[in-house]
Amino acid sequence: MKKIPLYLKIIIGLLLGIVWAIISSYLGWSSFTNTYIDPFGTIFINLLKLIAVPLVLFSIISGVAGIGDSSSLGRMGGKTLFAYLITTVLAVGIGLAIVNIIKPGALIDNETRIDNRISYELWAKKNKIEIIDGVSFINDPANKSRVDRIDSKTQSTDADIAAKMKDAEKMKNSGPLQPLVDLVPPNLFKALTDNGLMLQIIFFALFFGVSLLLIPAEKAAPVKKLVDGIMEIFLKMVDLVMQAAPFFVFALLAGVISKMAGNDLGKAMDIFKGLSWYTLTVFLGLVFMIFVVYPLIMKIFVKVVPYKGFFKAIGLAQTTAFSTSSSAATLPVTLECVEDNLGVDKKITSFVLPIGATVNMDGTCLYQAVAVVFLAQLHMIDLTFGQQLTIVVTATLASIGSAAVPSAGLVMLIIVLGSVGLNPAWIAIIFPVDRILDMCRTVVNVTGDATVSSVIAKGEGMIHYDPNKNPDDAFDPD
Ligand code: DAS
Repeated sequence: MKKIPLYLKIIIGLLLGIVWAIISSYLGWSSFTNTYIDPFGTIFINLLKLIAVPLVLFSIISGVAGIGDSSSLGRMGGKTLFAYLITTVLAVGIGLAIVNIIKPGALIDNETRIDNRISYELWAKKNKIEIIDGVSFINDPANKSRVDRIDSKTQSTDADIAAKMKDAEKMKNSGPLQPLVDLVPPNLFKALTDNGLMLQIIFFALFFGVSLLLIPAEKAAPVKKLVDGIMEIFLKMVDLVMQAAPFFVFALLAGVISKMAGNDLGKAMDIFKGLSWYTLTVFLGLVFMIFVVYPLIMKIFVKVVPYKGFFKAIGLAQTTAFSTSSSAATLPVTLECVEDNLGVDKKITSFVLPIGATVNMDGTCLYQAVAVVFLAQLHMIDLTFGQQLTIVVTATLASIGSAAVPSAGLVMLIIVLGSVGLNPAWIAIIFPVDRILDMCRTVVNVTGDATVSSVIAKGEGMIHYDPNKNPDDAFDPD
């Protein structure tokens, strides 16, 4: 019997996970799913992260050492960061365009929006925040009774949101050079063990790699050989883990959806109905990035990879990104897909992809642009053009600062909301649908990284695409 391709098995695992979650929430088996199935999803993410952290370290060191000299490293580094910045700003622009066209926050009834507006003005007054559009609902005598009713209602932010806001406050209160200071790890082992410090590991790996370039060749040779050998071992670990991916993905999806729906599928559906226009707007923006923007960039700048071939080559990385909602956990799979299936040279992938997984989050910044404008519309606030430009800058920075882990984009949304004088606690409004959108935006993040690494490789003459390559061979455990 013809072997079922791995990507198909994973998609079947995805679908079975969704079906299981719906049945289990319908029959009240959610606690069984969360107790006996969901843990295997966590094991899958942990296995991938177990590999991803040392893989980032050794792939950047071997990538930098392989580049040969520090001048081409500088050229490639500059091109990579410039390309990532372009796709990020493009994604924010697409997000702002689509949310201003569809106006999802204006599609609910006006009475609710006026109440929302009044509660916003009361919050802004309490926090001494100037209301940019100059309109005042709370000072309009016609709204007196509404203002009293709403004012009496406590604006409660739950502990979780308050904790997230505390993190953001800490980030906001630090100086403008804090991100630069945070880049340098005072302790390598802490950076290696702490979840979100991928940037610090990258900094160390670049520093180590450049130093390796600068020592005498006969001394560097054995280290380069050792690093390449260790890289191969970690990539073989990915092949082995990916053989069980269909089951792990089933467990992940079953767990995520049954946690969301609980035993009350109807409640989950109500939440989706209430936020459907918002979810649809984000989804349309992300789909546009994946199926129009990136293939267009590939067609213009890479040429050798056909439309279908692009998705066939990185499909496993996209399904892994969708299942795990983590670019960092997906990185080992992205590396193999881009290197083995797109034919991008290891010298490029081992350098460009780990950086991309951490700083290039096009899906995240598109989502942040849509979310902020949606929440403003929901509260009858018309953001000025200047404020929308502020969103371009802060969403770009927030996506660079987001760790490549689940829900990172939501936490950084607090920064973007605060940058235009909106209430950061509003992330609670979009929280219920965030995990599904996180899965989708992580696919965009990973697709963007694969696209940019192909463009850089083309520029360096280091992409050898083979249309007859079977994408599963990249994960052949033998
Ligand atoms: N889940 C993040 C990632 O790993 C993206 C996000 O949270 O926005 O890419």
